[in-house]
Amino acid sequence: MRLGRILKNGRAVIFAFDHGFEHGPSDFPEGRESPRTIMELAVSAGFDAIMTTKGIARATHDLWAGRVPLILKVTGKTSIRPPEQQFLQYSIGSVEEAIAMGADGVAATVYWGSPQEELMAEQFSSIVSISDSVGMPVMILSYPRGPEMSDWYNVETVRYACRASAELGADLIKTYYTGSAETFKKVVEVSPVPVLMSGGARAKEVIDFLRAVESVISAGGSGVVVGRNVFQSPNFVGLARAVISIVHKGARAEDAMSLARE
Ligand code: FBP
Repeated sequence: MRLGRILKNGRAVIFAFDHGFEHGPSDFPEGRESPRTIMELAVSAGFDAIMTTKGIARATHDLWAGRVPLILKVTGKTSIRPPEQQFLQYSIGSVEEAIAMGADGVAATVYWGSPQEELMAEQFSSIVSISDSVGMPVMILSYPRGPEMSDWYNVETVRYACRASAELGADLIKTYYTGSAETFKKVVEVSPVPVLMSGGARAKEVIDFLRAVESVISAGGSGVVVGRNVFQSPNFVGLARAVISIVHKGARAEDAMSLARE
């Protein structure tokens, strides 16, 4: 039931909104510092779900509850930790809290290839065990990342990370775009569960981001989890709707551009 509220015909466009914790408030443009401002825009844009932290979910519940499914992010790290501790996500919430909030999913990150990989994989595995026992879908932020890993976006590494994520029991996988439909198809084909593209830093040109979304869909990907590309755009709602039209209506990037102009 919960997964069915997130996915529409097997696809989803999910709003990622945990950046105040992961990156700090400097990610948010002037005028959008308040979580309520961004949450209002996200709800009106028509996302299939919103992934955020418990404090933000609580402070904005009157805006999203009953309108957009919540995916509670239960692991995190700040960017102000020492460099050697940037490759570990720790617990910042629980499946029990997700249930109490009426969430339709939980999300947690694993940095595959990190020196602390085993801590995150064990943490993820126990999140899956608890979630399975209560019917809570689990989305993994499946990110190859480590101090000695030269290319986080390498197709072989990303597909390994996604396969490992599926083996641990993830219901949805959010991972890096590998640069082309051809390479992303290789990622999708090793996963028995839906694979969604992680948005990443704001693209220089909006059309480049929309083309990436189109190629993810043409590769068999199941959608996008996007934060910065949308909330840093002057045309927040238009860009979100452009992405939704590509993912759910099969629009071409060039056609969707008419909605997203800044
Ligand atoms: P974006 O679309 O902004 O990239 O959001 C996706 C996300 O995974 C967020 O959930 C998270 O806060 C952030 O990216 C992590 O960013 P980084 O790659 O800098 O760790």
